[in-house]
Amino acid sequence: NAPGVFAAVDIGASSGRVMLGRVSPESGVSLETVHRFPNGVVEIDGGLRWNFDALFAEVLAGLRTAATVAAGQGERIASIGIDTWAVDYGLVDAGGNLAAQPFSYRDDRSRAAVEPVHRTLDPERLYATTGLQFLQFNTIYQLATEPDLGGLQALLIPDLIAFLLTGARRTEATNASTTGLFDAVAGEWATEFMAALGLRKDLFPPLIQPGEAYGALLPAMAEEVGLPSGTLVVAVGSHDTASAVAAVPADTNGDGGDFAYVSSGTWSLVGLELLHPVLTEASREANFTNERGVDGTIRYLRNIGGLWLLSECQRTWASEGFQPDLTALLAAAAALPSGGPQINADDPYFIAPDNMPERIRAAVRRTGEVLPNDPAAITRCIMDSLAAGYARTLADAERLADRSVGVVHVVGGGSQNALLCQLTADATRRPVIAGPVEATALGNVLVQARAAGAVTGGLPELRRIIAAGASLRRYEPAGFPVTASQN
Ligand code: ADP
Ligand code: LRH
Repeated sequence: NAPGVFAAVDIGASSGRVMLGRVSPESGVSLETVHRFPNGVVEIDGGLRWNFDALFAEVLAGLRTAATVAAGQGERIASIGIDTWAVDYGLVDAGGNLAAQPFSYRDDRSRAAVEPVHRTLDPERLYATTGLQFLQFNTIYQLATEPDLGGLQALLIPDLIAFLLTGARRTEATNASTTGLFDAVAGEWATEFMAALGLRKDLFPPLIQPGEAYGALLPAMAEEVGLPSGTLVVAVGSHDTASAVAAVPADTNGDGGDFAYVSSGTWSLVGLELLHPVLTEASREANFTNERGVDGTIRYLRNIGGLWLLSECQRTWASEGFQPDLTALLAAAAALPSGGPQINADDPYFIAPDNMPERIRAAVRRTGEVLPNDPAAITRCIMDSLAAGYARTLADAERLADRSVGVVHVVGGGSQNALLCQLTADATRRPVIAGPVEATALGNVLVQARAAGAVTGGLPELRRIIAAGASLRRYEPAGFPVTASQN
């Protein structure tokens, strides 16, 4: 009675994939990508939104392919897990219909809602309970822009997908912790904040924890994707960063704070894993978040800007007829001398999608320096700025949480960026261990595997399984990326 294979649906801001994960406690997790599709914000009905209907169609297409691939190999899909980016939500009516395509956190509408929300709930009070980093697009501010929530329920994006697949309305806890309406200590909804803002306390459905099942596929969905109708959709760390952190291949005893991570993709999430939130005023001033991780851990981190800066530059350059290969672009950037101009990668000025090269050059001009209009120089500026931001954030995390770490793990798409990894090692003066690229999908699969009884243990044991199967690269500080070690 083999436990079977696990289907992971992982949708990031720049791309999505459906993967099959095969798990062995000894040799690790192997992932097979069965479907991949691009993602990005789109202008719909006068706002920046996600084309959710198209994404859901890709999810179904991916699950259909997964079913075919598994059946072809005589395997059974034991369950499906879903993760996506955080904070955004869809509104559904009593009949379960989506009222509109969900807004993206990049839409500017929430900025104007910050002040009115803070007039009702001041930032000190919000932080003391939620421990959430202030970002103008946190769900709490987005909700304040909604003209009429009557009769509607809010489902975070992974929960919305799970709802359409199973009919179950739940809110997965790691993602709930990014809303600004979640109590970081109690691990429950902060209903007093909902009441203060005039939001119904059942605006979001009840919480579900990673490892619990939303339910089985609805018969129509099962038929649509070619899977048995008993196939379970299991909650994972549905916040992609929670799944990624769960799969950091760190050698840890699970007591918290003994390694640092950078989840490097569209955004950079830089921090520590702790067992208790840090809700001090100093932590608020440094704008650190205490989001929930798998197994009730705290992701004590800061979201600083990420590779969005580069992908947006690439988009602008492509529209101007210049489409350099990413590897060549990074090599040209690496050949430039260090010590060039830097920007604050974290500046909200960079949130919106519009002529990024020029905005970066303008930000440099404001510091009194000059950045040439040259893709290699702009790329180098982004990498120097991100690495410096990672080092500053790590130092802050260590100070605020009173911890000291010896190693920095970089996971996600950015772990393939050798220039960024080396600059990070240099700036943090710590060895960097890069990989896995697909940490998020790996974390998604492992939480499902544990729920199915295919593996056992807490996060330290799960991380050992990841490390057993991962091919990692180590970068020493102030050197060259020469030690490619299979681990
Ligand atoms: P998200 O989950 O936010 O969509 P990913 O973790 O998939 O993001 O990371 C995407 C980023 O990874 C890209 O923007 C790109 O900069 C980087 N990346 C992807 N492939 C490579 C590569 N081969 N070399 C260097 N960087 C890469
Ligand atoms: C990364 C991420 C991050 C959030 C942002 C909105 O994909 O989930 O953790 O801060 O998107």
